[in-house]
Amino acid sequence: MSKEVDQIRKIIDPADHIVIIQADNPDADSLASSLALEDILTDQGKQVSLYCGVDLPTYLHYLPGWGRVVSKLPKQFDAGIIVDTASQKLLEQLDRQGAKGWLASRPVVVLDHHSTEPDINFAKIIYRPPAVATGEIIYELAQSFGWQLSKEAMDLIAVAILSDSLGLMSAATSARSIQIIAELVEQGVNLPELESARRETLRREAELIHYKGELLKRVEFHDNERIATVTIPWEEIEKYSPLYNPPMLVLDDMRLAKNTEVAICFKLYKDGKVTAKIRSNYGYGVADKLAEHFGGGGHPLASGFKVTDGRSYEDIKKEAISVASVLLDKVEKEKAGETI
Ligand SMILES: [Mn+2]
Repeated sequence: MSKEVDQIRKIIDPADHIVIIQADNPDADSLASSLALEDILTDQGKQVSLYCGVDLPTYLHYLPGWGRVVSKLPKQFDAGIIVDTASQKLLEQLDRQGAKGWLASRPVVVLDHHSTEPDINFAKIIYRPPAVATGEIIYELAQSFGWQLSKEAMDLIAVAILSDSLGLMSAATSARSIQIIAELVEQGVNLPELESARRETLRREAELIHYKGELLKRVEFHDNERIATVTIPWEEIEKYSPLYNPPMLVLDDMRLAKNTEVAICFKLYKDGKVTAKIRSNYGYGVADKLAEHFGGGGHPLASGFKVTDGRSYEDIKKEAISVASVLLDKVEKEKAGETI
């Protein structure tokens, strides 16, 4: 057992009440990982609270137990586990509620698999082994600790891995990720059943089908179509976000254009905040670097950033396009070099 894993055990074992914390951008991996940990730790007789500073998006409501996630940190607990992020920027809600200091006064473990440099300095342990999903880390920890996994926990871990690995097809998917899924199937996880539950969530309200068409019409192409952008104004965020996160309706389609390698979707908030979701194609993994330029982060193929310093959207967009161009040039130069 590595030293870090041993330290994690030393924090979890004596704690009677553990809070599991998701970032302000919850997804299927962070929620399924939280629920799996909850299942495992309650089986050991511990009390477990689930926290996320923002409401869980409705597309995650197919995961049983999502309703137990609360947006206020409990007053009493012995230890915290932050899942799926190692970045303070994604824990802003905690700060806003004045609860960060409270959390920091307890032993905190971070379990994350993102490449962005961690900066949660109050955590006792930041554990970031190579993994395609936080669910994969939890599975490996369960193996090291000899934790029993119930059918529910195994289902949740499979959901976490399959979601973040895009069905075991993403660049970060390792042989081990695939092996873990095989082990889970061996122990009774039914993939077609999980997939049909997930696909149910792909069905949308009829008005979203029209809205998707509108968004696709508004996509702009830049720099010889290498970069595609679309912008969602506040009125549309307000109207459609309760139904679905608008960028997710079109980001994948945007980078299907023949020459497009990077898709950026900007959202403009009422208070002047601008956020961007970025996706790049395989072989052009510049999304993390582009986001980091603006203080954000993520993976080479999927990332995001947020600007709140009052800069105008037009300036941010121009800068994002030019930074993306430079990054793509670099990739293309490297590719050209490879063939010589
Ligand atoms: Mn994840």
